Amino acid sequence: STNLKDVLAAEIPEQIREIKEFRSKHNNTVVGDVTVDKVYGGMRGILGLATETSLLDPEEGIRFRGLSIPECQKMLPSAPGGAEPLPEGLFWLMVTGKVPSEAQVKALSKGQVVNEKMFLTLLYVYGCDLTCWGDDYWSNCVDLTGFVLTNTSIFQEWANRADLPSHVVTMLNNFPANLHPMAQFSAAIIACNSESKFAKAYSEGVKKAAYWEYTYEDALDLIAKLPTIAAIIYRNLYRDGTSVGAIDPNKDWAANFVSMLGYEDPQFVELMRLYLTIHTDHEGGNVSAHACHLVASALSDNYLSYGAGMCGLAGPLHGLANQEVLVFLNKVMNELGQGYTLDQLKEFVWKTLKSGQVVPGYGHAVLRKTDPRYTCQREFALKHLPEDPMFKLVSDLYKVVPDILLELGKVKNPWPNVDAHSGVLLQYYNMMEMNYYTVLFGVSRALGCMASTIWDRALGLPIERPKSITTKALMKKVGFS
Ligand code: NMX
Ligand code: MLT
Repeated sequence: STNLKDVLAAEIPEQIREIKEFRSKHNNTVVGDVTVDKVYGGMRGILGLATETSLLDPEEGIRFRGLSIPECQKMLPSAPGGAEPLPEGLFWLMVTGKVPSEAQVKALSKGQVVNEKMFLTLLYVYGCDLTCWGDDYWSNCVDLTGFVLTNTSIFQEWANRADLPSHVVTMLNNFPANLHPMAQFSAAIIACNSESKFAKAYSEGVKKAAYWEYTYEDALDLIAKLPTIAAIIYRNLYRDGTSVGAIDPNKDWAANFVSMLGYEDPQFVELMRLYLTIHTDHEGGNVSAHACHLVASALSDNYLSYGAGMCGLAGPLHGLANQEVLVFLNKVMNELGQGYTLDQLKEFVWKTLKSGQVVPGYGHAVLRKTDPRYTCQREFALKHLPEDPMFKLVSDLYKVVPDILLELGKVKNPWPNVDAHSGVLLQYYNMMEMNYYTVLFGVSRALGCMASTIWDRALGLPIERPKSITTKALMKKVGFS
């Protein structure tokens, strides 16, 4: 089937059965320990969450449902004429655990008929000739029948769910220009709560076994709406409030997003396909995914929970680091100019550290090697912008920063993470507004968080409530006096 919901529905009973059997045998098996250090250390290293969509290996980096980034680049469908994977494909993979076909990915971004009877009636009423449309029958139906395109009871996928309620558009248009794009983004997502199908169904007393179905609908709606929200913020802040235009159902999710932002370069579209793919998910413990999961565990709907996740992504130690990296790179360029030497770079990095600041884009709570998301962006740069002076600076920092962080002695991972690279690629394609970069990260992260939230509901996971303790009680517990 090309209908993601049908494919997912078929997967759920088997997954529930497997976990039930596993837990019946191993519920009391110990899988880790908790030390005093971990209690004070941001729960680092405590195994406390089951997240199905991806797994982070400290040495190797992220695998989405078992596939590394290079494997995803090879195996996931790309756009016609393109080389980078389509984010829709990764979403399908994260939801189902299976690599999608091109038809499945196309159906996800473009839409497909989910109410055939109603559709055929409309075609009859509008006098369309069904016999002349050839093999790509349903796609042609989508192209030709403008009226039904907007009818969400017939077409249910991303291109058809992108409209925002008018109160959200009004709210976005009224935000002052000094409100950070991430604050605008989070607020707008939360305000879409008025559209939640889960919240409505819950208030009407829907059974627990059906929660996932409404959460699925909200997840797809939210993913579809995010580029519209993000593009309105961008246009309001940096393009005099010009219109984002209409969604083109013939374009994929990333291509539509890029044109809503006001860009046309096909290479930038390719970059965004890669960008929106690699930022999707980083297992369950990172701040944005964990915040989303935590809030969703109270049965808050997808808009409330993802909005919470985005408030976390907005922090400088998490997603905002990509903005901070660009600020840092610009400071280097302004102070040293393009003719810097490596010694001058080292001195600049030391100066940053001695002033009490972190080197943005370096270090990680789990990774202990260069982030493969950094590496694949570097490969993109080597292919498309090898002579760019900002890319050269990023490469030169890669030569000097790790040794300095090692010398500092306390940093557990001296290698670059995803944020060390993304900004220079965006700048190369003339997206200069660094305050905005984390919004792009936020559009992408929804794919992982929404895939996980659907599974949280399908598996009936309970409200999350770890135990905390006072220092006095902890001291007593371990016999410290
Ligand atoms: N520059 C300077 N100091 C650092 C750095 C860095 N890049 N990374 C870690 N440290 C320090 C850290 O502040 C801590 O110092 P103190 O004990 O004085 O508080 C010490 O090294 C030990 O920290 P770690 O255990 O290595 O790192 P932790 O797991 O606590 O934090 C990060 C991970 C990512 C928050 C940290 O490496 C960092 O602040 N990096 C810079 C910001 C950044 O790039 N964030 C993006 C992460 C990726 N993302 O997209 O979310
Ligand atoms: C992420 O992508 O969420 C970051 O690398 C942070 C993390 O994994 O903790």
